[in-house]
Amino acid sequence: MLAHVNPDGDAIGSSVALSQFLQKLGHQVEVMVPNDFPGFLAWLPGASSIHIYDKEADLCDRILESSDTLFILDFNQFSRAGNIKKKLEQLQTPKILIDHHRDTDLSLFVGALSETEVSSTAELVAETILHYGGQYLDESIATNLLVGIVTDTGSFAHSIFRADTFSICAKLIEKVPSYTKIHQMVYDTFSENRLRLLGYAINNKMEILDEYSTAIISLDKEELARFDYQVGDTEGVVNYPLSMNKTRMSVLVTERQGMVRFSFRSKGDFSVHEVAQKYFNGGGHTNAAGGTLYCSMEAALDLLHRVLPEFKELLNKE
Ligand SMILES: [Mn+2]
Repeated sequence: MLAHVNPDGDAIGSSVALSQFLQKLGHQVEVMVPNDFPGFLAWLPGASSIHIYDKEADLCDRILESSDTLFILDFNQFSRAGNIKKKLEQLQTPKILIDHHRDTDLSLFVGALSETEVSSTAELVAETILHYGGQYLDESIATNLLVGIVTDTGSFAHSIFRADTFSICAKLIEKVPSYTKIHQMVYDTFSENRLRLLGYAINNKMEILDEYSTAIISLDKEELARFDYQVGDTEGVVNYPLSMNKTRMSVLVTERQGMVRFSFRSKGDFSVHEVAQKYFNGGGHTNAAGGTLYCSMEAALDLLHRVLPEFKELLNKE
């Protein structure tokens, strides 16, 4: 069971839930991610048994080589497998995809559950479990799936394309003692530094480009260090500029070791997937996408400003 680099709530929740379900059916399953996941997911039942490639590469290689089936969850391009990318390309092991991102190359997989009109990979896993083995659904599996769906929809604010998302969640919520508690465990966990970084990002670093209905927030290494950046601390920052009526697209640009990461969000039918795919070595969904460039922060911001005119008309379309 393999999820993407910089794993989020959906990656972790869907992988752990599916692994627990398959274990109940008698299979031996290991969950692996390329690098560590944010602390606000550490409490999830089963999260402690996830293998992190960064920390135990030899063990992870042995697991990958000895597995007879590989499930790929919440990503569809091997480039999203981080430091496991090469290994993944070499492995002849049959791969099964469960994912909700766009532009899937189905030839890479022996089987695929690839749907883009769902909120999350967790929703797909939940639907599958409810259909084939609802009797195995327990508190732990339901909790992991709910966290996947809640985080990928921004607490049911976006990425909801069908009423089934709610009927599936209703069945999951029946299995947990308190949905409110789950929400708190995910969202009310900021450190003081993280909240102050958010304030700084919006107050000092948000650039508004009215002619493109776009907002850009950039945070370089020095700034992140000043707020004692921990993995996950910039999670959600990109959503805030969209809360302005006039914003159609929001971009968060953060500097990491040797690279610059882009996080794109949009409202309506403006596709940030197209922008990310065409210029930023990434992609994702219509309203949420990511990308990575191996360059300086300055060059990254320069490119971003240079590509905006191409999308001006679409960005300003009512
Ligand atoms: Mn997802």
